[in-house]
Amino acid sequence: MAKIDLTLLKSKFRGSMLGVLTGDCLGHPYEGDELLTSGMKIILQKYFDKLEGPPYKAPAMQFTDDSVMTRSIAQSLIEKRQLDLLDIAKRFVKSYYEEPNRGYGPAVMTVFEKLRANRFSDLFTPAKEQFNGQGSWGNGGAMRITPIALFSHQNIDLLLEMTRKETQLTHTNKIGVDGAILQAIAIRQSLLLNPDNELDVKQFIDDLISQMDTIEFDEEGLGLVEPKPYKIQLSLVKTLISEGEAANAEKVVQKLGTSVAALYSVPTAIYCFLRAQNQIEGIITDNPFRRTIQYAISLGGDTDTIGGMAGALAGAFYGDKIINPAILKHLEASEEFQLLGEKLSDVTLSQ
Ligand code: AR6
Ligand code: MG
Repeated sequence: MAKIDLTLLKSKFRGSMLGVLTGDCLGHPYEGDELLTSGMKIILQKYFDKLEGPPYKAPAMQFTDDSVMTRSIAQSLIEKRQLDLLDIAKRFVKSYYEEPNRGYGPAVMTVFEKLRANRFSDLFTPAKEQFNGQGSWGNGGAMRITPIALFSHQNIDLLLEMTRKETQLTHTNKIGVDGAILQAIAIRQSLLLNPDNELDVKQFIDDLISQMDTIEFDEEGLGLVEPKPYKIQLSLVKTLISEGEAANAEKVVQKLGTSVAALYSVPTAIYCFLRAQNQIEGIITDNPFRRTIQYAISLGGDTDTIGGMAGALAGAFYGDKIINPAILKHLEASEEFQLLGEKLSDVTLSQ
């Protein structure tokens, strides 16, 4: 892998943090929609054009739980300079009680309530008790993992360990944890590649597949029909990519999904980022960061989280220079997220 210079690497940290925020804020109004109709896609195109156009006054686009939790993890890593699960759990709970209406997953709130009730004396039992002991397989672990992936990118074992531990504060189902791991590995890969060179999309997927092959060990006992579900989804990503334009949105949604389940949203986000390396019909822009997020939103479903995860990958690959500043001006907290990326890069690179 070609060496990434320091200035570029720092820009990638900021870009990835801003990618989460941008996808989250812009995707939020579309959350839960079906695959967008062609009319809705035109409206979406015009909306993005307007955001990028001359400045206009409008209320800032609000972020949701994805960005709230991402911010908590980033703040904790910056302040503690290591993974401090107690500190992260306290930040999750505090921000939840300050603003409970940020669109949290329906079940994860129970974890926050139990953590507060046990006064953080037991950090893991509340998550383990979710869904009668199965734990959550929602994408809530993956959606917030960006700061951890950035912080631990120099050491893959550390990345895996930190991701597992932090995710298990709320998500203990292996599918939920492995989804966070896949997203973290994909962010790391994006971060380490030089955006001046064309992205080798097939290689990118093959690298993910070989990593997940070792991570998705024995799934016995989970009642899964398919023992390596992420590996299978990634193979579908590869097939769809090889089909190019022939893989229309209906097919992509049918094969990969756009739900709150990690298994049916993390590979989708990766696909969006990779597909957006090339032009996509109906998305008129030369900017691949915008294309990634606009395409993710056009697929419908859990648009803020898939948009945020895809944005994190695009931002980690291109760096923050790719992001149109006019768009950032319309987002709540974009300066804060840029600064968090900056500080996180300082802490990480001074280790
Ligand atoms: N069994 C049955 N249903 C489940 C299970 C399970 N083991 N695990 C998850 N679900 P949750 P999240 C379903 O609440 O992952 C927000 O919009 C169940 O319907 O743990 O933090 C975020 O922004 C459950 O309520 O939340 C994300 O986009 C749902 O999956 C998204 O929600 C989500 O799991 C997920 O957030
Ligand atoms: Mg969400």
